[in-house]
Amino acid sequence: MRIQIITLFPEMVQVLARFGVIGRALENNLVEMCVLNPSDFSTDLHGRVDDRPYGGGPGMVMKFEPLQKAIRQAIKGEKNSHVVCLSAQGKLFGQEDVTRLVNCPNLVLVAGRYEGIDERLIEAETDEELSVGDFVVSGGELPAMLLIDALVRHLPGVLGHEESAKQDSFVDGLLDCPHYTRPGRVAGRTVPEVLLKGNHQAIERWRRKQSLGRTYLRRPDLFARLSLTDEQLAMLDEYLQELGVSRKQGKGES
Ligand code: 9D3
Repeated sequence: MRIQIITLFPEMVQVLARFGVIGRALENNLVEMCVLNPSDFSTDLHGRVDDRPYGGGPGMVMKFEPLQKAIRQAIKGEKNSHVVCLSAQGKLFGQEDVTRLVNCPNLVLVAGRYEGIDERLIEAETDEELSVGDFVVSGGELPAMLLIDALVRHLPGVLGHEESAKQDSFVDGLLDCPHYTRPGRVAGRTVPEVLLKGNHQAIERWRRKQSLGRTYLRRPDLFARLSLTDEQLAMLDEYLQELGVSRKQGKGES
């Protein structure tokens, strides 16, 4: 898989790409990353990549031409390209997008800066717009890296067997269970007894119960999309009973 990022701040993405899962995937040639700077494609005398908005108002808008040239360069000679614009106005990025985009051999990510990008560039040269959440960040670079991190986890050979992406939260629509490590007692708090006893079936059940209970209490939106077995419903009631809450009046179904 080849991922190309179009950004006015190439160093920003190059620094993040050195670490963790992305860094390892690049070292092992499981993914290829290229950065293109629209400034290098500007043709006007002053090398401008932005200009004042038609209609007035604050801030600057990224110009059509440098971005078009950068995108054209990124897709030149590649037959299965997909161009994504990171934008607060995009569709909300989710795990479904990860499994869809990971199959794209040449993914081009356009990261905007300033007030935004000339709308005609988005219409004419990109396939879709994606947002990473309902909050404002200063540009598309961090959203692009977030998307890349989520994608790279799903490339074959990137994660070891024991940390397979299949086990990730959200893949099965549930939040993860809590985790504990030594010492056995810290800040007056102990570790749930079941985890100390070595009964692996009991541990597995406890973890699934915690996942269900946390999803119910913290993410009613995710919970609503699950179709639970009777066994899971029984585990959830057990979880809530242990907390002293009941399901019918529970936070999750308000
Ligand atoms: C405060 C600026 N806003 C004017 C009312 C509009 C605005 C312009 C530029 C908001 C954000 C940005 C830059 N953001 C992104 O490029 C971006 C983003 C985001 O802000 N939130 C969630 N996902 C994304 S993906 C790209």
